[in-house]
Amino acid sequence: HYSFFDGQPRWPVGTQELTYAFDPDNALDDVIKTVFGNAFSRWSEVTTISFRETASYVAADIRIGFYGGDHGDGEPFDGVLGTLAHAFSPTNGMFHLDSAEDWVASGDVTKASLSNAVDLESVAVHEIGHLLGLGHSSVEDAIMYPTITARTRKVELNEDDIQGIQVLY
Ligand code: TQI
Ligand code: ZN
Ligand code: ZN
Repeated sequence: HYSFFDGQPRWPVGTQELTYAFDPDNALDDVIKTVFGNAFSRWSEVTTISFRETASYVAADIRIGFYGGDHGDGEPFDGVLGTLAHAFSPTNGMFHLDSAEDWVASGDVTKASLSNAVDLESVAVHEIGHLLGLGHSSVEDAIMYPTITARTRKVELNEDDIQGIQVLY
């Protein structure tokens, strides 16, 4: 079953659009940006919120970046596997990914040659759930279930994810 953060924080009532931006220091290619766009679409399809990329990193509601090790927020990344990414509850908007992972942004992660390949869209859909206010779910097929194995792709929202997010939005 789905859960929320303590106090059920959410983006303000009436929020129709949230903007997102990529850390300009990361210089991400369009393939990677498209993956994030697709991940946001999964949630906009089942809520009244839409997502729009903006060039202004400082002004964006959701700020996305790839960082290695200690990156200044007290939650250092740990190298290959372990923690892959973290995102904070509304309305913080920080969405960080561990640059040490072998991220797969295109092609089939289940066929990836690297045994520790991680599917970027799968992780992005999960972290966006956190950014919107969902905690973890006990339903194994849910996007918000707290375990994913390497070389797995899971990007389709489960009925449980949809029910949870529709309580909030
Ligand atoms: N990152 C954890 C996660 O997103 C960080 C975390 C732990 C967390 N507890 C939290 C974030 C509570 C918000 C609220 O769950 S992770 C998965 C999953 C991770 C894990 O790198 O371990 C995914 C990132 F669920 F599959 F295990 C993405 Cl999809
Ligand atoms: Zn961080
Ligand atoms: Zn999580």
